[in-house]
Amino acid sequence: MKPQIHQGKLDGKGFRFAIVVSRWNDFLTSRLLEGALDALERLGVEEKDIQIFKVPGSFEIPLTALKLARSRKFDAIICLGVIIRGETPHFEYVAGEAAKGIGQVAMQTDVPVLFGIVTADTVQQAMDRAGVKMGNKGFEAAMAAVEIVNLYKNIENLLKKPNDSN
Ligand code: DLZ
Repeated sequence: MKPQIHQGKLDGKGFRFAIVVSRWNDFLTSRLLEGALDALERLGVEEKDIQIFKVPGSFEIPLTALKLARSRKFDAIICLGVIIRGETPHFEYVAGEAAKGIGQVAMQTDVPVLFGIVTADTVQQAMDRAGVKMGNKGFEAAMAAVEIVNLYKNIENLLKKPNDSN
């Protein structure tokens, strides 16, 4: 028998999303936010099912995401920020804490938390990843959010079904 492949549909209808977006480097994070909203809209997510939370910087993203995840009001949380090495004396610290924290929130709460944070060496690189040349990390994170909530729904349904091989 062929192995069954499971993957999430790109259909966001009926799911609820929180977006946590950092104001630091706002000229770029606003582009990430636009990208994320564009993706959610295209994938059928209704405006009433999207809540946006603005935080001062990427360092504040994980705790905000944790509070939102614990509320159980969202199917996924999309985190957006821009950290630029050349402009940030504490680059490793801010980027490391944001990445580690976001991962921990997902593992602790069982709510998918998407990493839409651009970490770049220069402003130019960051611009490229925020919609200018190499895609938009906000758009990608939102697409991944819709895919993963669908996959987890499939997994839940699969685990509920009696095992038909017995
Ligand atoms: C302080 C700081 C610096 C220097 N650089 C960035 C950055 O490039 N990207 C970002 O999202 N946030 C930065 N921050 C702000 C911190 O994330 C945080 O908001 C402050 O240290 C207050 O806790």
